[in-house]
Amino acid sequence: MRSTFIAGVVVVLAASTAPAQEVTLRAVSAFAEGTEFSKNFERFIEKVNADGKGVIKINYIGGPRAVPPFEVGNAVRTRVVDIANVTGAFYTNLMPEADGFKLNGKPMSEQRQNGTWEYINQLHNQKLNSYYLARQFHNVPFHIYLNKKIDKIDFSGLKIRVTPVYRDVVEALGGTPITTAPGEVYTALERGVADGYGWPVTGIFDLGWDKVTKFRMEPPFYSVEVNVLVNLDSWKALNDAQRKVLTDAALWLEGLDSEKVAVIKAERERQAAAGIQALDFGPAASKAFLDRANDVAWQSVIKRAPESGPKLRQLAGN
Ligand code: 173
Repeated sequence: MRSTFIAGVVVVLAASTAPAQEVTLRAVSAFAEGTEFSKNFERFIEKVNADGKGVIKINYIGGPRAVPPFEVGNAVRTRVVDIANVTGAFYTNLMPEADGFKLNGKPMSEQRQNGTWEYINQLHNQKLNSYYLARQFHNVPFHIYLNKKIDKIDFSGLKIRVTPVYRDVVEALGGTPITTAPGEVYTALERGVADGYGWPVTGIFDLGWDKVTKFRMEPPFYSVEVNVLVNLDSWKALNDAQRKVLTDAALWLEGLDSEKVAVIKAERERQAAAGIQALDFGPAASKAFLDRANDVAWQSVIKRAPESGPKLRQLAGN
């Protein structure tokens, strides 16, 4: 009894006199280091390490060489890493409704005010044992890139590299989807295993895909979402000052989306200069495609997530 009491006093004294410990979080990205969808996360890490000196530090392990893209969600869930930069499309096995995040292109300032962030955070708490710290690239759309010319928006006879982002729309338009991680796209195109691929409007030069790409189909569709997730136990173990460094940097990171308007314009010009031709079938065909893309994606999300799917659709307002 007596010895327990003394031990307790010693612990209390140690806690109150020791200087606050700097905490170190281990981070990975589902995208290759230095490429378009890792870059802003890497800037975020630099900011946290500068602003959080002596309080919190992020140790960046790296990209897909550290953890394969489709396993990053599970790595955060199980605390193999503390923090990750990853798209919902890469963890639909754990959270089917994550495929619905691409259907909400509202700015994060609005999503944080209208309850969307809070709802999506709850989903992450429950299904991914993680905290939804930030979402990036709401204003960056996707495209289908092709190596065979089509004369209408119909993918019959075409094999198209997908992730869950594009799977439903590719199938709805008659194409054959082939799922690969980004790291396998170049080889699939070079060998003719795929006749095309889904990817955002930005980033195709990072891995040299311009050399194996002939056409970019219009119109752009959906919204890229790449999230910064923190393991929930790691998050709960932080003190207020540490959380504030992360939260302030997360809001700053979301604000970097404003840079994307100019980046997208430059990227389209760079693609044209590299000989990548836009295939544009006019306003009516484009509208029909966008309506179809929206419908098939929501149907698929709602079928796999009958409770959260409709709620996400209501929040997205489309
Ligand atoms: O095509 C992909 O690998 C993909 O789903 C994605 C999602 C967000 C950003 C970049 C790519």
